Amino acid sequence: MGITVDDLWNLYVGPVEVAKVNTTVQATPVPSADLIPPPPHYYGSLYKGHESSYESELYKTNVNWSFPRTFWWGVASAAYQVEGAAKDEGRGPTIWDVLTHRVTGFTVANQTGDIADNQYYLYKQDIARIAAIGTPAYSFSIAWSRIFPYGRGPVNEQALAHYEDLIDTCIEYGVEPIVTLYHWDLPLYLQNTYGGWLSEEIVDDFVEYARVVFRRFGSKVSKWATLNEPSVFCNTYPLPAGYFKATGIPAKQQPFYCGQSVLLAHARTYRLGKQLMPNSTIFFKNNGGYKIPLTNSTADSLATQRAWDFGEGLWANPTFLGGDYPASVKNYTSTFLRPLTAAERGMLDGSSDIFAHDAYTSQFTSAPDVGIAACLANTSHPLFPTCANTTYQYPASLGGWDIGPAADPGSPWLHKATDWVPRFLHYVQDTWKPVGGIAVTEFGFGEPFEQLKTVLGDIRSDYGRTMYYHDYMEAILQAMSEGVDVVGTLAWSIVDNLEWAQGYTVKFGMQYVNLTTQERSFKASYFEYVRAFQVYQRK
Ligand code: GBH
Repeated sequence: MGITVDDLWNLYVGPVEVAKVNTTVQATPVPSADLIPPPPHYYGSLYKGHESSYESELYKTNVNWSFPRTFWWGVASAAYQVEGAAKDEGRGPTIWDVLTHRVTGFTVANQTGDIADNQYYLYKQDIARIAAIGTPAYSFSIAWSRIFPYGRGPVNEQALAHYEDLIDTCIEYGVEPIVTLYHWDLPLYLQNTYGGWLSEEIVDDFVEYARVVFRRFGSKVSKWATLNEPSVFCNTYPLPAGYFKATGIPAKQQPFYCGQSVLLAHARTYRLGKQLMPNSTIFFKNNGGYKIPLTNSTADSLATQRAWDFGEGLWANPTFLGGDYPASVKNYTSTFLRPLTAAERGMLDGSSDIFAHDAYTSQFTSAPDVGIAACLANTSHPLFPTCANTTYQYPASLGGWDIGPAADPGSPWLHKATDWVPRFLHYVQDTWKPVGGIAVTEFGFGEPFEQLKTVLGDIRSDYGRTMYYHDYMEAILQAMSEGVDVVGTLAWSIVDNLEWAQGYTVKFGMQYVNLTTQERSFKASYFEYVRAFQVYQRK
């Protein structure tokens, strides 16, 4: 490759922090005291209709609520956010190692994933804990740069052996492993060689990576996500200038170059996966949320449609609705992107077995102040090319209230909007008609100011997050009782972890992690999530 992996680290990242524990730790039994659920505070816990004393209309509908036995559920994480062991056992650097180490201020207090939750060594205990509380599935991502330190070229057997043991440990504990191939940790070498996702060259490299992983784990893992939230990682382009190979592609176009590579990589990976593992469920993870026109003006409803098109639609129309972009997206991208060929559209169409959505929140959507047409005519308008505005507040004429309680101020995009979840699920089903149903593959809540708490009992008593899960699960049950085919849920996250640009200052874990001792503690929300299935899932 013309450069050693060590040189890649030394030149582009520099020294990394190393954890005190750096060999695999065996699990110890989870103390039974850790598994005592919290007392019901502030409101009753989930009731089954016929057991409920509630008289309200809402609770009367409970008798129709249930999860079928086939409904799958669990908790989720992503490699860079939990693993640590940054340089260990041959891992190559990724763009996130550069962003956290070199780009001053990119993450809060320049926090990194060097150690994170040290799950690379502590996975056995983590799996023992989630099994002890009754979780049937664990969704994690594999770090591409562990398997291929350069992203292409030589394969690192040590990393394959590591993930093999992680997968085997899950199975040993009766926890189904669900694997994501890519959760934003792009091998640095690929970014520096051809611009990463900006180049279609990445498609071959991604498919080769997938092939190695499918071949090795295909007999043990049957649910696979190819890529996590392309809307998010394609929008990290343009990357900060000066740290990566320069590109001549205009900034606003870069996310769409990335998008086309992603779609092609996904579709080819899907086809390969189905060939190697005919009984598998393969999908990509979309994200966004329900978009509610702020007012009943025509402009706001047009803006809302544009927001769907440039949000979920950019990925979901090609995969579920015939292989091509939504018209509004195509109008824009056709001025610079090559069109997808008929063969590519054919490969894309029907390339996701389920509609997997990371559905955290919902938002009101409106036309830009200058109007949609003026925004579209001005490529430097901050909202161009989507030309839709987002807010979490009702209009002033309705009092300006929040759509629902705000999460931590570090996650201003997240409000509890569980009331809108049934409408959202109907919309997805009606619009994209996924044959295999819908899975909510991430949902969770950054409990406000949790990082400021110092008393373990206060941290564990996460009632904002608990109510989020309580209401969210009810919303799913309601939608299912109305005929929406929801097939699974994965809660974000198994543990507090590196919240990307927010570092460790925003917490999404259903388990607290003491970052000094690496000790884990279940929060109230975890019990509430589990309880939804204890109460409602058919045995
Ligand atoms: C998920 O994305 C990620 O998959 C996961 O890794 C992450 O830890 C989790 O959310 C919690 O954040 O800062 O205003 O530019 C959820 C969808 C979309 C949320 C992009 C953050 C950035 C909004 N994400 N969004 S902003």
